[in-house]
Amino acid sequence: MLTIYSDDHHLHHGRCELIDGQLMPCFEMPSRADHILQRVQTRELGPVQAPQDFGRDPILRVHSAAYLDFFEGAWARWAEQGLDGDLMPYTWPARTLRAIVPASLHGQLGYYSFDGGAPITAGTWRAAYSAAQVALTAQAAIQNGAPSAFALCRPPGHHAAGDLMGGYCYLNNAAIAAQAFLDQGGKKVAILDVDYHHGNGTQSIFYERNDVLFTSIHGHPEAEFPFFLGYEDELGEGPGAGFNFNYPLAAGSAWERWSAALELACGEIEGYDADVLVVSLGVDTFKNDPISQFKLDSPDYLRMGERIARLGKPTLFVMEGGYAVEEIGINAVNVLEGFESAR
Ligand code: Q9C
Ligand code: ZN
Repeated sequence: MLTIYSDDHHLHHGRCELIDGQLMPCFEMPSRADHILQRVQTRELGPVQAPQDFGRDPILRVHSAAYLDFFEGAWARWAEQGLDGDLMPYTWPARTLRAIVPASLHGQLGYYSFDGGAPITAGTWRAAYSAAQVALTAQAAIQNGAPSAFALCRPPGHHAAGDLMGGYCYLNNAAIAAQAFLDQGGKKVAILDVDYHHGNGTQSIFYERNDVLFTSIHGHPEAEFPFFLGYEDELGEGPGAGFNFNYPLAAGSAWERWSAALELACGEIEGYDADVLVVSLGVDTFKNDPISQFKLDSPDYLRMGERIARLGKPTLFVMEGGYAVEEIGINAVNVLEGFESAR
């Protein structure tokens, strides 16, 4: 399987995040992608190529121009004030406040984010822009006939909505790639989000559309981030009604329960008859993940890849979460190897 990867991800390295009342070093760190790349190479998964640059236009199909302009320019405005700590929001237009765009940098940062988990550093825009190009380059490979491809994206994307960053995510790589398939003649795209966290950004982007089927298996939002989306009764709206399926699972879920949900998601995907499948590939479902509560073991990821292969679709894997850094390469590449073995 072809892997698309860019070293530019190193340009993004947030300093800290708030966990249990403490500022901790960011779990979403550059070594994550380095370990995955290493495993791709030692397992000889296939060629590794650098991304092409498709520019801003395909990103603008998913994200608003105002959001992109804000994100691209935010660091310069921060640095102009003589500041060099990570730029992080501390107030949001929650209920009773107005959803307006204030002039202030921090006001705008609150407007364009939904949590404090997406710090902007000097290189964040460039890293996120590159990650989107990684996804688009892998998408182009499939568009040109490859049966599958792996977009080794970092930072991840599935929490990012049309004009919101959050949950370590800035640009929604999977959604940008899905939209590119449609813009290049595709009629139907299915998305399977296997990250431990609900893909709230992806769901929201396609919620009122029937040309993208969104399915997601994740920690129950009653108990788990992002808390405010990802429930079973979210089935899509308007033309999108019946094209959104969430499978929230309890903490402690292991392969037996997880794979039963995967069967249900695959059933929906089979019924949808998509041209292409995009997998939001998070491996924070792993038993040793430091911020997650599922109990998948490394061999389970082989089974996951095998089941996905049996859908028989051209398949784009887009890297999302996974924070057990030592094992992240093994687990992510196991999905891809399982997929290859079952084709
Ligand atoms: N600060 C992805 O896996 N956790 N994002 C917050 C308290 C946020 C995970 C914990 C988790 C975001 C792509
Ligand atoms: Zn996650």
